[in-house]
Amino acid sequence: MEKTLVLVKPDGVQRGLIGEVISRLERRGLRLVAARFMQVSQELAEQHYAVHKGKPFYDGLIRYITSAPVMAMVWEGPNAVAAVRQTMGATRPTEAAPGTLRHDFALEVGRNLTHASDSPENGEKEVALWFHPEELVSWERATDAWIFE
Ligand code: D4T
Repeated sequence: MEKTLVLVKPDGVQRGLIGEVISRLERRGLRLVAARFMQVSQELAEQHYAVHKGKPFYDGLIRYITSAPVMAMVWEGPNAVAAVRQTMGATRPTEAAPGTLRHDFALEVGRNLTHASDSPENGEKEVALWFHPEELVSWERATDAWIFE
């Protein structure tokens, strides 16, 4: 089953939106695999955002993600990566479609509430970066047959 890393970033935590994010992913039919409320270290932030090193927004991005706790989660489902990114909306909140999380709760790209893996390959890499294998719970949900074809 395809897995994706989801972070409720510091702004989402500070604004009390952890429940809103989880609720939307649950409602969509995605299945929770792992969750950890945590302070992000400088080292983890730099590893997670390594592809952005050198870009003008990099330093601010590292400061932002380490500025307060995050809720880190793994969610799974068919096409989980695409489904979750659709639920989050475009990276720039003013380009996010109405009804998406970023449209409904955000204005600026540097305060865009959530992170979600952008490809199945990056999903696997990010899950491995943020979680130990034993933290991933393999389970069957009573409603799976009514959500997964
Ligand atoms: P994340 O990784 O946070 O889910 O964002 P996306 O996958 O949607 O978008 P991204 O990798 O292009 O950007 C990573 C992160 O950098 C911030 N950012 C991005 C920024 O502050 N200014 C910018 O111009 C861009 C492009 C927002 C998300």
